[in-house]
Amino acid sequence: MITLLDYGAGNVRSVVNAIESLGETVRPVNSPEDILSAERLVFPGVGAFGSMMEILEAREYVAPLKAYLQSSRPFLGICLGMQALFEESEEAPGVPGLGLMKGRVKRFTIGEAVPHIGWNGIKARQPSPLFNGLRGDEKFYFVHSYHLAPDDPDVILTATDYGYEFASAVQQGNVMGTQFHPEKSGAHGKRILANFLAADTEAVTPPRNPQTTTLAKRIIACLDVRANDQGDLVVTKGDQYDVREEGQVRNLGLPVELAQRYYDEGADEITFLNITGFRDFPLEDMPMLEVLKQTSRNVFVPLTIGGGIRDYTDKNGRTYSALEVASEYFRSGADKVSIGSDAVLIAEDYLRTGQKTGQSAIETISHVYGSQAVVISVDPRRVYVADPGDVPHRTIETASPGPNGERYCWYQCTIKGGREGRELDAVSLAAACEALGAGEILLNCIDRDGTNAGFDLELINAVKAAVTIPVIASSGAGCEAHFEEVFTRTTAESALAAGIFHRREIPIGAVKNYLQGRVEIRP
Ligand code: 1PR
Repeated sequence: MITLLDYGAGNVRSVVNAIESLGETVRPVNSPEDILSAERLVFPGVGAFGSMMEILEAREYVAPLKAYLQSSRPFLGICLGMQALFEESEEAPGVPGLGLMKGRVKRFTIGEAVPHIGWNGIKARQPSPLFNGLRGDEKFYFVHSYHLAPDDPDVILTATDYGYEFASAVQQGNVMGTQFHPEKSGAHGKRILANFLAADTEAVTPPRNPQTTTLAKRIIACLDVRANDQGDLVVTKGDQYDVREEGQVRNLGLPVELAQRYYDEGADEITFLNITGFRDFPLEDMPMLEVLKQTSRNVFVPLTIGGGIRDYTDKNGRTYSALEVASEYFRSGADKVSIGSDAVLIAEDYLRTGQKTGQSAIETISHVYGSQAVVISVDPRRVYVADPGDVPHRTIETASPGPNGERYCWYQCTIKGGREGRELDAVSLAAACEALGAGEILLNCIDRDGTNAGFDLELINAVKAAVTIPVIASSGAGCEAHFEEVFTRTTAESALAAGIFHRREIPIGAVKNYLQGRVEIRP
Protein backbone atom coordinates (compact mmCIF):
# COMPACT_ATOMS: atom_id res chain seq x y z
CA MET A 1 0.00 0.00 0.00
CA ILE A 2 1.38 3.37 -1.06
CA THR A 3 0.34 6.52 0.73
CA LEU A 4 0.08 9.56 -1.49
CA LEU A 5 0.22 13.10 -0.19
CA ASP A 6 -2.04 15.23 -2.37
CA TYR A 7 -2.47 18.82 -1.28
CA GLY A 8 -4.80 19.59 -4.14
CA ALA A 9 -2.62 21.81 -6.31
CA GLY A 10 -2.04 19.84 -9.44
CA ASN A 11 -2.00 16.69 -11.41
CA VAL A 12 -1.61 13.87 -8.90
CA ARG A 13 -3.92 11.74 -11.01
CA SER A 14 -1.03 10.83 -13.28
CA VAL A 15 1.06 9.74 -10.31
CA VAL A 16 -1.84 7.62 -9.04
CA ASN A 17 -2.36 6.19 -12.53
CA ALA A 18 1.32 5.32 -12.92
CA ILE A 19 1.46 3.62 -9.51
CA GLU A 20 -1.79 1.75 -10.11
CA SER A 21 -0.58 0.61 -13.51
CA LEU A 22 2.26 -1.07 -11.61
CA GLY A 23 -0.28 -3.08 -9.63
CA GLU A 24 -0.12 -1.10 -6.37
CA THR A 25 -2.97 0.45 -4.44
CA VAL A 26 -2.83 4.08 -3.47
CA ARG A 27 -4.21 5.51 -0.25
CA PRO A 28 -4.55 9.30 -0.22
CA VAL A 29 -3.61 11.29 2.86
CA ASN A 30 -6.74 12.72 4.46
CA SER A 31 -5.40 13.58 7.89
CA PRO A 32 -2.08 14.12 9.68
CA GLU A 33 -2.41 10.59 11.14
CA ASP A 34 -2.37 9.12 7.61
CA ILE A 35 1.16 10.49 7.19
CA LEU A 36 2.32 9.09 10.51
CA SER A 37 0.92 5.64 9.73
CA ALA A 38 2.25 5.47 6.14
CA GLU A 39 4.60 2.66 5.21
CA ARG A 40 5.78 4.18 1.93
CA LEU A 41 5.01 7.80 1.15
CA VAL A 42 4.96 9.51 -2.24
CA PHE A 43 4.74 13.30 -2.32
CA PRO A 44 4.20 14.72 -5.80
CA GLY A 45 4.36 18.48 -5.75
CA VAL A 46 3.30 20.90 -8.41
CA GLY A 47 2.61 24.60 -8.32
CA ALA A 48 4.46 27.10 -6.22
CA PHE A 49 6.65 26.56 -3.15
CA GLY A 50 4.93 29.22 -1.02
CA SER A 51 1.38 28.01 -1.58
CA MET A 52 2.48 24.40 -1.07
CA MET A 53 3.97 25.16 2.37
CA GLU A 54 0.95 27.30 3.26
CA ILE A 55 -1.41 24.41 2.55
CA LEU A 56 0.78 21.89 4.37
CA GLU A 57 0.79 24.21 7.40
CA ALA A 58 -2.96 24.83 7.26
CA ARG A 59 -3.67 21.08 7.19
CA GLU A 60 -1.20 20.47 10.03
CA TYR A 61 0.87 18.16 7.83
CA VAL A 62 4.27 19.75 8.51
CA ALA A 63 5.03 18.14 11.90
CA PRO A 64 3.90 14.63 10.84
CA LEU A 65 5.91 14.95 7.61
CA LYS A 66 9.03 15.88 9.57
CA ALA A 67 8.41 12.94 11.90
CA TYR A 68 7.93 10.58 8.95
CA LEU A 69 11.13 11.78 7.29
CA GLN A 70 13.08 11.06 10.48
CA SER A 71 11.62 7.55 10.73
CA SER A 72 13.75 6.03 7.94
CA ARG A 73 10.67 4.75 6.10
CA PRO A 74 10.73 5.16 2.29
CA PHE A 75 9.82 8.58 0.92
CA LEU A 76 9.74 9.74 -2.70
CA GLY A 77 9.31 13.44 -3.37
CA ILE A 78 8.60 14.49 -6.93
CA CYS A 79 9.45 17.97 -8.22
CA LEU A 80 8.18 20.42 -5.59
CA GLY A 81 7.69 17.43 -3.26
CA MET A 82 11.48 17.04 -3.37
CA GLN A 83 12.18 20.78 -3.10
CA ALA A 84 10.07 20.80 0.10
CA LEU A 85 12.81 18.70 1.77
CA PHE A 86 15.13 21.73 1.79
CA GLU A 87 15.28 24.81 4.01
CA GLU A 88 13.86 27.47 1.74
CA SER A 89 13.19 28.58 -1.83
CA GLU A 90 13.80 31.78 -3.74
CA GLU A 91 10.28 31.28 -5.05
CA ALA A 92 8.87 32.21 -1.63
CA PRO A 93 11.47 34.09 0.40
CA GLY A 94 10.98 33.73 4.14
CA VAL A 95 8.76 30.64 3.89
CA PRO A 96 10.52 27.72 5.60
CA GLY A 97 10.62 24.31 3.93
CA LEU A 98 10.74 21.00 5.79
CA GLY A 99 14.49 21.44 6.31
CA LEU A 100 15.47 17.75 6.31
CA MET A 101 18.32 18.59 3.95
CA LYS A 102 20.50 21.70 4.16
CA GLY A 103 20.39 24.08 1.24
CA ARG A 104 17.98 26.11 -0.79
CA VAL A 105 16.02 26.13 -4.00
CA LYS A 106 17.15 28.72 -6.57
CA ARG A 107 15.74 30.13 -9.77
CA PHE A 108 17.62 29.25 -12.95
CA THR A 109 19.91 32.12 -13.98
CA ILE A 110 20.86 31.09 -17.50
CA GLY A 111 20.68 32.23 -21.09
CA GLU A 112 18.37 29.32 -22.01
CA ALA A 113 14.59 29.43 -21.88
CA VAL A 114 13.07 29.14 -18.40
CA PRO A 115 11.11 27.05 -17.36
CA HIS A 116 13.35 24.10 -18.17
CA ILE A 117 10.71 22.03 -19.95
CA GLY A 118 11.27 18.70 -21.60
CA TRP A 119 13.33 15.53 -21.66
CA ASN A 120 16.84 15.72 -20.27
CA GLY A 121 19.36 13.15 -19.02
CA ILE A 122 20.78 12.34 -15.59
CA LYS A 123 24.31 11.69 -14.32
CA ALA A 124 24.34 9.28 -11.39
CA ARG A 125 26.35 10.44 -8.39
CA GLN A 126 25.76 7.50 -6.03
CA PRO A 127 24.24 4.00 -6.23
CA SER A 128 20.49 3.82 -5.69
CA PRO A 129 17.68 1.27 -5.70
CA LEU A 130 15.92 3.62 -8.14
CA PHE A 131 18.44 2.78 -10.88
CA ASN A 132 17.62 -0.94 -11.20
CA GLY A 133 17.02 -1.86 -14.83
CA LEU A 134 18.19 1.52 -16.20
CA ARG A 135 21.16 1.94 -18.53
CA GLY A 136 21.89 5.41 -17.20
CA ASP A 137 21.60 7.37 -20.44
CA GLU A 138 17.79 7.61 -20.53
CA LYS A 139 15.97 10.93 -20.62
CA PHE A 140 13.29 12.01 -18.16
CA TYR A 141 10.66 14.73 -18.24
CA PHE A 142 11.45 17.97 -16.40
CA VAL A 143 9.31 21.03 -15.95
CA HIS A 144 10.55 23.64 -13.50
CA SER A 145 11.98 27.14 -13.13
CA TYR A 146 13.68 26.52 -9.77
CA HIS A 147 16.31 23.93 -8.92
CA LEU A 148 18.02 22.59 -5.81
CA ALA A 149 21.29 23.91 -4.48
CA PRO A 150 22.09 21.43 -1.66
CA ASP A 151 24.84 22.41 0.83
CA ASP A 152 25.91 18.79 1.22
CA PRO A 153 27.06 17.21 -2.08
CA ASP A 154 26.60 13.76 -0.53
CA VAL A 155 22.80 14.01 -0.82
CA ILE A 156 22.97 14.49 -4.59
CA LEU A 157 21.71 11.39 -6.38
CA THR A 158 21.83 12.72 -9.95
CA ALA A 159 22.95 15.88 -11.72
CA THR A 160 21.64 17.34 -14.97
CA ASP A 161 22.94 20.09 -17.25
CA TYR A 162 20.80 23.00 -18.32
CA GLY A 163 22.86 26.16 -18.75
CA TYR A 164 24.88 24.81 -15.83
CA GLU A 165 24.84 21.63 -13.76
CA PHE A 166 22.15 21.31 -11.10
CA ALA A 167 21.07 18.58 -8.67
CA SER A 168 18.22 16.69 -10.35
CA ALA A 169 17.62 14.01 -7.70
CA VAL A 170 18.56 13.53 -4.05
CA GLN A 171 18.90 10.56 -1.75
CA GLN A 172 19.57 10.35 1.97
CA GLY A 173 18.91 6.90 3.38
CA ASN A 174 15.38 5.98 2.37
CA VAL A 175 14.41 9.54 1.55
CA MET A 176 14.60 10.14 -2.18
CA GLY A 177 13.44 12.87 -4.49
CA THR A 178 13.49 13.62 -8.19
CA GLN A 179 13.19 16.98 -9.89
CA PHE A 180 11.96 15.20 -13.00
CA HIS A 181 8.58 13.52 -13.20
CA PRO A 182 8.89 9.71 -13.32
CA GLU A 183 5.12 9.47 -13.82
CA LYS A 184 5.46 11.50 -17.04
CA SER A 185 8.66 9.88 -18.29
CA GLY A 186 7.26 6.93 -20.20
CA ALA A 187 8.55 3.41 -19.56
CA HIS A 188 11.82 4.52 -17.94
CA GLY A 189 9.98 6.73 -15.48
CA LYS A 190 7.68 3.85 -14.58
CA ARG A 191 10.76 1.74 -13.97
CA ILE A 192 11.96 4.29 -11.38
CA LEU A 193 8.56 4.22 -9.68
CA ALA A 194 8.52 0.41 -9.72
CA ASN A 195 11.96 0.41 -8.09
CA PHE A 196 10.69 2.71 -5.35
CA LEU A 197 7.60 0.58 -4.78
CA ALA A 198 9.54 -2.68 -4.55
CA ALA A 199 10.67 -3.51 -1.05
CA ASP A 200 14.37 -4.20 -0.45
CA THR A 201 15.60 -3.31 -3.93
CA GLU A 202 19.38 -3.34 -4.08
CA ALA A 203 21.23 -0.06 -4.67
CA VAL A 204 23.01 -0.16 -8.03
CA THR A 205 25.05 2.14 -10.25
CA PRO A 206 23.75 2.33 -13.81
CA PRO A 207 26.23 0.94 -16.38
CA ARG A 208 26.36 4.16 -18.42
CA ASN A 209 26.95 7.60 -16.99
CA PRO A 210 26.91 10.52 -19.46
CA GLN A 211 29.56 13.24 -19.11
CA THR A 212 27.02 15.88 -20.00
CA THR A 213 23.27 15.86 -20.56
CA THR A 214 21.31 17.78 -23.17
CA LEU A 215 17.70 18.84 -23.26
CA ALA A 216 15.96 17.12 -26.17
CA LYS A 217 13.86 18.91 -28.75
CA ARG A 218 10.31 17.67 -28.25
CA ILE A 219 7.99 16.22 -30.89
CA ILE A 220 4.39 16.89 -29.94
CA ALA A 221 1.30 15.28 -31.44
CA CYS A 222 -1.74 17.54 -31.47
CA LEU A 223 -5.34 16.38 -31.51
CA ASP A 224 -7.93 19.00 -32.47
CA VAL A 225 -11.12 17.67 -30.94
CA ARG A 226 -14.76 18.64 -31.45
CA ALA A 227 -18.19 17.08 -31.72
CA ASN A 228 -19.12 16.14 -35.28
CA ASP A 229 -22.59 16.75 -36.70
CA GLN A 230 -23.78 13.47 -35.14
CA GLY A 231 -22.65 14.66 -31.71
CA ASP A 232 -19.66 12.30 -31.37
CA LEU A 233 -16.40 13.67 -30.08
CA VAL A 234 -13.81 13.14 -32.83
CA VAL A 235 -10.31 14.18 -33.74
CA THR A 236 -10.55 16.50 -36.69
CA LYS A 237 -8.06 18.51 -38.71
CA GLY A 238 -8.48 21.62 -40.75
CA ASP A 239 -6.84 23.21 -43.71
CA GLN A 240 -6.07 26.71 -42.54
CA TYR A 241 -8.57 26.02 -39.72
CA ASP A 242 -11.40 24.88 -41.96
CA VAL A 243 -12.26 21.42 -40.62
CA ARG A 244 -15.19 20.68 -42.94
CA GLU A 245 -14.99 18.64 -46.12
CA GLU A 246 -18.09 18.47 -48.31
CA GLY A 247 -19.99 20.06 -45.46
CA GLN A 248 -19.02 17.43 -42.87
CA VAL A 249 -16.56 17.76 -39.98
CA ARG A 250 -13.53 15.64 -40.94
CA ASN A 251 -13.30 12.62 -38.68
CA LEU A 252 -9.76 11.31 -38.25
CA GLY A 253 -10.31 9.05 -35.29
CA LEU A 254 -11.18 8.80 -31.63
CA PRO A 255 -9.25 11.01 -29.22
CA VAL A 256 -8.31 8.40 -26.60
CA GLU A 257 -7.26 5.81 -29.19
CA LEU A 258 -5.17 8.26 -31.18
CA ALA A 259 -3.46 9.59 -28.07
CA GLN A 260 -2.57 6.04 -27.08
CA ARG A 261 -1.16 5.37 -30.55
CA TYR A 262 1.01 8.47 -30.42
CA TYR A 263 2.29 7.57 -26.95
CA ASP A 264 3.22 4.09 -28.20
CA GLU A 265 4.93 5.62 -31.24
CA GLY A 266 7.14 7.84 -29.07
CA ALA A 267 5.41 11.24 -28.88
CA ASP A 268 7.16 13.37 -26.25
CA GLU A 269 3.93 15.13 -25.36
CA ILE A 270 0.31 15.12 -26.43
CA THR A 271 -1.92 18.15 -26.81
CA PHE A 272 -5.70 18.14 -27.02
CA LEU A 273 -7.39 21.27 -28.31
CA ASN A 274 -11.11 21.49 -27.84
CA ILE A 275 -11.54 23.69 -30.89
CA THR A 276 -15.10 24.73 -30.22
CA GLY A 277 -14.28 25.58 -26.59
CA PHE A 278 -14.84 29.26 -27.34
CA ARG A 279 -18.57 28.62 -27.65
CA ASP A 280 -19.14 25.44 -25.62
CA PHE A 281 -18.42 25.61 -21.93
CA PRO A 282 -15.96 22.82 -21.09
CA LEU A 283 -17.40 22.00 -17.65
CA GLU A 284 -20.64 21.16 -19.37
CA ASP A 285 -18.68 19.27 -21.98
CA MET A 286 -17.95 16.26 -19.81
CA PRO A 287 -16.77 14.05 -22.70
CA MET A 288 -13.62 16.16 -22.98
CA LEU A 289 -12.86 15.65 -19.30
CA GLU A 290 -13.53 11.97 -19.80
CA VAL A 291 -11.07 11.89 -22.70
CA LEU A 292 -8.40 13.24 -20.37
CA LYS A 293 -9.26 10.83 -17.59
CA GLN A 294 -9.10 7.83 -19.89
CA THR A 295 -5.98 8.96 -21.71
CA SER A 296 -4.03 9.68 -18.54
CA ARG A 297 -4.66 6.13 -17.34
CA ASN A 298 -2.34 4.66 -19.96
CA VAL A 299 -0.37 7.52 -21.43
CA PHE A 300 2.67 8.49 -19.38
CA VAL A 301 3.90 11.62 -21.11
CA PRO A 302 2.70 15.17 -20.47
CA LEU A 303 -0.80 16.07 -21.59
CA THR A 304 -1.87 19.59 -22.47
CA ILE A 305 -5.48 20.61 -22.90
CA GLY A 306 -6.81 23.77 -24.47
CA GLY A 307 -10.16 25.24 -25.43
CA GLY A 308 -12.61 27.27 -23.40
CA ILE A 309 -10.33 28.22 -20.54
CA ARG A 310 -11.84 31.51 -19.42
CA ASP A 311 -14.30 32.95 -16.91
CA TYR A 312 -17.80 31.86 -17.80
CA THR A 313 -21.36 32.47 -16.62
CA ASP A 314 -23.77 29.66 -17.44
CA LYS A 315 -27.45 29.98 -18.33
CA ASN A 316 -28.44 29.66 -14.66
CA GLY A 317 -26.31 32.65 -13.78
CA ARG A 318 -23.59 30.64 -12.07
CA THR A 319 -20.12 32.04 -12.72
CA TYR A 320 -17.09 29.80 -13.07
CA SER A 321 -13.61 31.27 -13.00
CA ALA A 322 -10.95 30.27 -15.51
CA LEU A 323 -9.04 28.89 -12.53
CA GLU A 324 -11.94 26.57 -11.69
CA VAL A 325 -12.12 25.36 -15.30
CA ALA A 326 -8.37 24.75 -15.37
CA SER A 327 -8.50 22.98 -11.99
CA GLU A 328 -11.08 20.56 -13.34
CA TYR A 329 -8.80 19.82 -16.29
CA PHE A 330 -5.81 19.27 -13.98
CA ARG A 331 -7.85 16.96 -11.77
CA SER A 332 -8.83 15.00 -14.86
CA GLY A 333 -5.21 14.35 -15.85
CA ALA A 334 -3.91 17.44 -17.66
CA ASP A 335 -0.41 18.67 -16.88
CA LYS A 336 -0.75 21.99 -18.67
CA VAL A 337 -3.63 24.09 -19.91
CA SER A 338 -3.50 26.13 -23.06
CA ILE A 339 -5.32 29.45 -23.30
CA GLY A 340 -6.20 30.80 -26.73
CA SER A 341 -8.90 33.43 -27.25
CA ASP A 342 -8.92 34.68 -23.68
CA ALA A 343 -5.15 35.28 -23.75
CA VAL A 344 -5.63 37.77 -26.60
CA LEU A 345 -8.28 39.71 -24.66
CA ILE A 346 -6.15 39.63 -21.50
CA ALA A 347 -3.07 40.88 -23.37
CA GLU A 348 -5.08 43.67 -25.04
CA ASP A 349 -6.22 44.91 -21.61
CA TYR A 350 -2.75 44.66 -20.17
CA LEU A 351 -1.15 46.51 -23.08
CA ARG A 352 -3.85 49.21 -22.96
CA THR A 353 -3.70 49.86 -19.21
CA GLY A 354 -0.16 48.76 -18.38
CA GLN A 355 -1.71 47.18 -15.26
CA LYS A 356 -1.55 43.59 -14.06
CA THR A 357 -4.85 42.97 -12.32
CA GLY A 358 -3.85 39.64 -10.78
CA GLN A 359 -7.32 38.44 -11.81
CA SER A 360 -6.75 37.23 -15.36
CA ALA A 361 -6.78 33.55 -16.29
CA ILE A 362 -3.02 33.66 -16.98
CA GLU A 363 -2.21 35.21 -13.61
CA THR A 364 -4.59 33.18 -11.45
CA ILE A 365 -3.72 29.81 -12.96
CA SER A 366 0.04 30.41 -12.96
CA HIS A 367 -0.14 31.65 -9.37
CA VAL A 368 -1.69 28.41 -8.15
CA TYR A 369 -0.23 25.85 -10.55
CA GLY A 370 3.01 27.54 -11.59
CA SER A 371 3.82 29.27 -14.87
CA GLN A 372 4.96 25.97 -16.42
CA ALA A 373 1.32 24.84 -16.37
CA VAL A 374 0.11 27.76 -18.50
CA VAL A 375 0.59 27.58 -22.27
CA ILE A 376 -0.63 30.34 -24.59
CA SER A 377 -1.99 29.07 -27.88
CA VAL A 378 -1.58 31.73 -30.56
CA ASP A 379 -3.59 31.62 -33.81
CA PRO A 380 -2.00 34.27 -36.02
CA ARG A 381 -2.51 35.09 -39.68
CA ARG A 382 -0.13 37.02 -41.93
CA VAL A 383 -1.13 40.54 -42.98
CA TYR A 384 1.13 42.02 -45.67
CA VAL A 385 2.08 45.68 -45.73
CA ALA A 386 4.17 47.68 -48.17
CA ASP A 387 5.75 49.79 -45.44
CA PRO A 388 6.21 49.00 -41.72
CA GLY A 389 5.14 52.57 -40.96
CA ASP A 390 1.67 51.80 -42.34
CA VAL A 391 0.58 49.88 -39.21
CA PRO A 392 1.15 50.29 -35.48
CA HIS A 393 2.23 46.64 -35.16
CA ARG A 394 5.49 44.78 -34.99
CA THR A 395 6.29 43.93 -38.60
CA ILE A 396 9.00 41.76 -40.09
CA GLU A 397 10.70 41.90 -43.45
CA THR A 398 9.71 38.68 -45.18
CA ALA A 399 11.50 36.55 -47.73
CA SER A 400 8.08 35.56 -49.17
CA PRO A 401 6.51 38.82 -50.36
CA GLY A 402 2.74 39.33 -50.40
CA PRO A 403 0.40 39.12 -53.41
CA ASN A 404 1.22 42.68 -54.42
CA GLY A 405 4.91 42.34 -53.80
CA GLU A 406 4.67 43.65 -50.20
CA ARG A 407 7.98 43.03 -48.47
CA TYR A 408 6.68 43.31 -44.91
CA CYS A 409 4.07 41.57 -42.84
CA TRP A 410 2.71 41.40 -39.34
CA TYR A 411 1.04 38.47 -37.68
CA GLN A 412 -2.48 39.31 -36.67
CA CYS A 413 -3.84 37.57 -33.57
CA THR A 414 -7.22 35.96 -33.96
CA ILE A 415 -9.75 34.60 -31.49
CA LYS A 416 -12.55 32.02 -31.73
CA GLY A 417 -10.51 29.64 -33.86
CA GLY A 418 -9.43 32.21 -36.41
CA ARG A 419 -12.92 33.63 -36.90
CA GLU A 420 -12.18 37.11 -35.56
CA GLY A 421 -9.02 39.15 -36.23
CA ARG A 422 -7.82 41.61 -33.57
CA GLU A 423 -5.65 44.72 -33.62
CA LEU A 424 -2.80 42.92 -31.87
CA ASP A 425 0.26 41.22 -33.31
CA ALA A 426 1.48 37.79 -32.22
CA VAL A 427 4.89 39.07 -31.11
CA SER A 428 3.36 41.61 -28.73
CA LEU A 429 0.86 39.02 -27.51
CA ALA A 430 3.61 36.53 -26.65
CA ALA A 431 5.67 39.12 -24.80
CA ALA A 432 2.63 40.38 -22.85
CA CYS A 433 1.59 36.86 -21.87
CA GLU A 434 5.09 36.08 -20.64
CA ALA A 435 5.01 39.22 -18.50
CA LEU A 436 1.68 38.08 -17.04
CA GLY A 437 3.09 34.68 -16.04
CA ALA A 438 2.64 32.30 -18.97
CA GLY A 439 5.23 29.50 -19.17
CA GLU A 440 5.18 28.45 -22.83
CA ILE A 441 3.92 29.62 -26.22
CA LEU A 442 2.16 27.24 -28.63
CA LEU A 443 2.71 29.12 -31.87
CA ASN A 444 0.28 28.07 -34.57
CA CYS A 445 0.06 29.75 -37.95
CA ILE A 446 -3.26 29.80 -39.82
CA ASP A 447 -1.57 30.34 -43.19
CA ARG A 448 0.50 27.17 -42.79
CA ASP A 449 -2.00 24.97 -40.90
CA GLY A 450 -2.70 21.76 -42.84
CA THR A 451 -0.65 22.87 -45.86
CA ASN A 452 2.36 20.52 -45.39
CA ALA A 453 4.45 23.49 -46.60
CA GLY A 454 6.74 23.61 -43.55
CA PHE A 455 6.75 25.77 -40.41
CA ASP A 456 6.69 29.56 -40.71
CA LEU A 457 10.28 30.14 -39.63
CA GLU A 458 9.99 33.92 -39.83
CA LEU A 459 7.09 33.94 -37.38
CA ILE A 460 8.90 31.57 -35.00
CA ASN A 461 12.10 33.61 -35.03
CA ALA A 462 10.19 36.85 -34.45
CA VAL A 463 8.35 35.44 -31.42
CA LYS A 464 11.43 33.66 -30.04
CA ALA A 465 13.32 36.96 -30.13
CA ALA A 466 10.63 38.58 -27.98
CA VAL A 467 10.30 36.00 -25.16
CA THR A 468 12.48 33.92 -22.86
CA ILE A 469 9.92 31.15 -22.28
CA PRO A 470 9.92 28.03 -24.50
CA VAL A 471 8.14 28.13 -27.85
CA ILE A 472 6.36 25.21 -29.54
CA ALA A 473 6.51 25.62 -33.32
CA SER A 474 3.24 24.51 -34.90
CA SER A 475 1.47 24.30 -38.26
CA GLY A 476 2.67 23.16 -41.65
CA ALA A 477 4.83 20.09 -40.98
CA GLY A 478 4.81 18.01 -44.15
CA CYS A 479 7.94 15.86 -44.02
CA GLU A 480 10.76 14.81 -41.67
CA ALA A 481 13.08 17.53 -43.01
CA HIS A 482 10.69 20.24 -41.85
CA PHE A 483 11.42 19.23 -38.25
CA GLU A 484 15.16 19.44 -38.82
CA GLU A 485 14.64 22.81 -40.47
CA VAL A 486 12.64 24.24 -37.57
CA PHE A 487 15.17 23.00 -35.01
CA THR A 488 18.25 24.22 -36.88
CA ARG A 489 16.96 27.50 -38.34
CA THR A 490 15.08 28.64 -35.23
CA THR A 491 15.63 28.09 -31.52
CA ALA A 492 12.15 26.63 -30.93
CA GLU A 493 12.24 24.07 -28.13
CA SER A 494 9.64 21.77 -29.64
CA ALA A 495 7.64 21.15 -32.78
CA LEU A 496 4.01 20.11 -33.02
CA ALA A 497 2.22 18.43 -35.87
CA ALA A 498 -1.20 16.97 -36.49
CA GLY A 499 -2.19 16.11 -40.05
CA ILE A 500 0.86 14.05 -41.06
CA PHE A 501 0.48 11.92 -37.94
CA HIS A 502 -3.30 11.48 -38.20
CA ARG A 503 -3.18 10.52 -41.85
CA ARG A 504 -0.28 8.13 -41.13
CA GLU A 505 1.77 9.91 -43.79
CA ILE A 506 4.78 10.14 -41.51
CA PRO A 507 4.78 8.32 -38.19
CA ILE A 508 6.41 9.93 -35.16
CA GLY A 509 9.04 7.18 -35.20
CA ALA A 510 10.08 8.16 -38.72
CA VAL A 511 10.51 11.79 -37.64
CA LYS A 512 12.66 10.69 -34.72
CA ASN A 513 14.73 8.30 -36.85
CA TYR A 514 15.40 11.10 -39.29
CA LEU A 515 16.41 13.54 -36.54
CA GLN A 516 18.68 11.05 -34.76
CA GLY A 517 22.26 12.32 -35.05
CA ARG A 518 21.12 15.67 -36.49
CA VAL A 519 19.19 17.14 -33.56
CA GLU A 520 19.13 16.11 -29.87
CA ILE A 521 15.95 14.11 -29.33
CA ARG A 522 14.55 11.51 -26.96
CA PRO A 523 15.05 8.30 -28.96
O1 1PR B 1 -9.72 29.96 -27.91
O2 1PR B 1 -9.02 29.21 -25.67
O3 1PR B 1 -11.12 28.35 -26.67
O4 1PR B 1 -8.92 27.65 -27.54
C1 1PR B 1 -9.30 27.04 -28.73
C2 1PR B 1 -8.11 26.29 -29.24
O5 1PR B 1 -8.52 25.56 -30.38
C3 1PR B 1 -6.96 27.17 -29.64
O6 1PR B 1 -5.76 26.62 -29.14
C4 1PR B 1 -6.94 27.13 -31.17
O7 1PR B 1 -5.62 27.08 -31.66
C5 1PR B 1 -7.64 25.81 -31.46
N1 1PR B 1 -8.47 25.88 -32.68
C6 1PR B 1 -9.63 26.55 -32.82
N2 1PR B 1 -10.13 26.34 -34.04
C7 1PR B 1 -9.29 25.53 -34.69
C8 1PR B 1 -9.45 25.01 -36.05
O8 1PR B 1 -8.57 24.33 -36.57
N3 1PR B 1 -10.57 25.32 -36.67
N4 1PR B 1 -7.21 24.47 -34.12
C9 1PR B 1 -8.23 25.24 -33.84
C10 1PR B 1 -5.98 24.81 -34.03
C11 1PR B 1 -4.03 24.27 -34.94
C12 1PR B 1 -2.96 23.42 -34.50
C13 1PR B 1 -2.76 22.29 -35.46
C14 1PR B 1 -1.45 22.69 -36.07
C15 1PR B 1 -0.75 21.59 -36.78
N5 1PR B 1 -5.27 23.80 -34.55
O9 1PR B 1 -3.00 23.03 -33.20
O10 1PR B 1 -2.81 21.12 -34.78
O11 1PR B 1 -1.69 23.78 -36.97
O12 1PR B 1 -1.47 21.18 -37.87
P1 1PR B 1 -0.74 20.53 -39.12
O13 1PR B 1 0.45 19.78 -38.61
O14 1PR B 1 -1.73 19.59 -39.70
O15 1PR B 1 -0.36 21.65 -40.04
P2 1PR B 1 -9.77 28.86 -26.95
